[in-house]
Amino acid sequence: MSYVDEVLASVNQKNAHEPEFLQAVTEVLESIRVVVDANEEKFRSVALLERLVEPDRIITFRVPWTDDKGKVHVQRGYRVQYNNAIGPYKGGLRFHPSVYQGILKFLGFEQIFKNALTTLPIGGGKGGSDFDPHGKSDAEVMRFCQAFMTELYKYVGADIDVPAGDIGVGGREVGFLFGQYKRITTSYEGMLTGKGLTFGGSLIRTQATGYGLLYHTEEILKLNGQKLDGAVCAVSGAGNVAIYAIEKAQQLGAKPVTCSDSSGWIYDPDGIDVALLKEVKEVKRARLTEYKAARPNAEYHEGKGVWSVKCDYAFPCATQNELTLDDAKTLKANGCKGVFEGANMPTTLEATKFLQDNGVLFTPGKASNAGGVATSALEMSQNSERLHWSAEEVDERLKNIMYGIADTISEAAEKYGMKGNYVAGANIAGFEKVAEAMLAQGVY
Ligand code: NDP
Ligand code: 2IT
Repeated sequence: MSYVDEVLASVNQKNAHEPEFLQAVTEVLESIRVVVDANEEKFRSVALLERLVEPDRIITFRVPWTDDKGKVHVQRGYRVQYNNAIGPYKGGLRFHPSVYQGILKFLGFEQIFKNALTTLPIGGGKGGSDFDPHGKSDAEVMRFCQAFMTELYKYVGADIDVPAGDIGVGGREVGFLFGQYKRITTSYEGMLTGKGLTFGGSLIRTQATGYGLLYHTEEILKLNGQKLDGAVCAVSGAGNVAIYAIEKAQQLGAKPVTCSDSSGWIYDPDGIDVALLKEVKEVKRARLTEYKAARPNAEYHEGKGVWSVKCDYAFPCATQNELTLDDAKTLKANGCKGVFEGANMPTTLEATKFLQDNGVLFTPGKASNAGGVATSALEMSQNSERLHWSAEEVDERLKNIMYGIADTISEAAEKYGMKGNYVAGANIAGFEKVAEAMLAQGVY
C-alpha cells in the first residue's frame, strides 16, 4: 500500500465520526500524492504525514453563561492548535450550533496550508463553540464571550496562538473577547485579530476576505484570458465574506445578483444594493426579508437556491458543503465559467470533480479566501511594531499577496503536470512549505 493510502486508511479509521475532517484530509492527501510518492522513504521514516494529520493539541472546555432572564446555559468551547511549524497558531473562532470537534479539525487542517500560501509566518489553528449568537442580546453575547475567554486565555498569546473571527464571530465578539483577555492578564497585546480600529485593529481587515477573493479571481481570470468586467456573479452568504466580495466585485465592474442566509436567498436582477445589505445584516442583524422589503424589484425565496441563477462566475461565501454535485451541474448548464470559494470547503468533493472535469475554473478556499488571514497577519505585524498602516498600504499588500497566491498555485499545478488544477496546486504549494519546516525541526 502506498504511504498516502496507508495514512488515509488510518485517518478514516480513527476519525470515522468526523465526515468534514475526513473530506478535508482526503482532498489534501489525494492531491499531494505525486509529491509524497517521490519522497516516500524520506517522509515515511519520520512519520511526516501521521504528524501532519494529528493536531498538536485540542483544548475543550465548558462555557457557562447567564441569559438576560437569569437562566444559566452551558456551551462547549474548543481550540484546535493544529500545526505551528511556520509560525504561531492562527485561525478564526466559529460560534454556530453546528460546531463540534470534527468541524474545527477540518477548518484547522485547511488553515495550515492556507496560512502557508500567504507567505507570512503563521501556523494553523481554529476554535469556537456551539453557541448560537442569533437572536441573543448584546449583553448575552458579551457574557458568553467573557466566559469563553475566561478559559481560552490560558492557551493563547501574541506569540503562541492568535484567534480571529469566522462564522458568528465579528467585530463585536472580538471586542468582548479582547476586553476579557486584557482584564484577566493585564496585558495589552495583539493576541486576537479583527480588533476595532481604536484598539489595535488593522484597516481593511473587515473587508479583507471578500476583497482578497476578488483580487484572486481577477488574477486567475487573467491567467485564463477572461475578465470580471461585465460578468454576472452569483454569491451565497450575507455575512462578512459575502458582503465585501459583492462590494469589490462591483468595484471591478461585475454585477453580483444574489446573496443568501440560512433562511432564504435574494435574486436582485438590478444588482445587489450593498449599502442596503450592510444596513440589514451589519447594523440591524436582520433577515433578508428586510432587504426584499426595501427593493421591490428583488425576489426573495425561502431555502436554498442561489446556484440556480444564470451567472458567469459563482462565489460560495456561506458555509461548508453548500455547493453540491446537482448545483455544479446546474451552474455548468447555465454557462458558469468559474467557481471561486470564499467560504471554507463550500464545494463537495463530487461537485469539485465535476467542475474540474467540465472545464469550469475552480479555486479552493485555502487559496482564494486567504486574504482574511493574510490581513490578520498584517495586523499582527502592526501590533508588534506598535504602528498603524494606512488603508492604501494594507490594501496594496493584500492585493499583492492574493495575486501571488494565484500565481503560486498555478505554477505548482503546472510543475507537476496538472495545469489548471488549482486544488492540487494549492495543496502542493502549501504542503511543500510546511513539510520543509517540519523536516528541519526534527521529530515533534
Ligand atoms: P458570517 O457569520 O459573517 O456570515 C455567514 C453567512 O453564511 C451568513 O449569511 C449565514 O446566514 C450564512 N450561513 C452560515 N452557516 C450557514 C448554514 N449552515 N447554512 C446556510 N447559511 C449559513 O461568517 P463569514 O462571512 O465570516 O464566514 C463565511 C465563510 O467564510 C465560512 O466558511 C468561513 O469559515 C469563511 N471564511 C471567513 C473568513 C473571515 O475572515 N471571516 C476568512 C476566510 C474564510 P445566517 O446569518 O442566517 O446564519
Ligand atoms: O478561515 C479563515 O481563514 C478565517 N476565518 C480568518 C482567520 C484569521 O485568523 O484571520
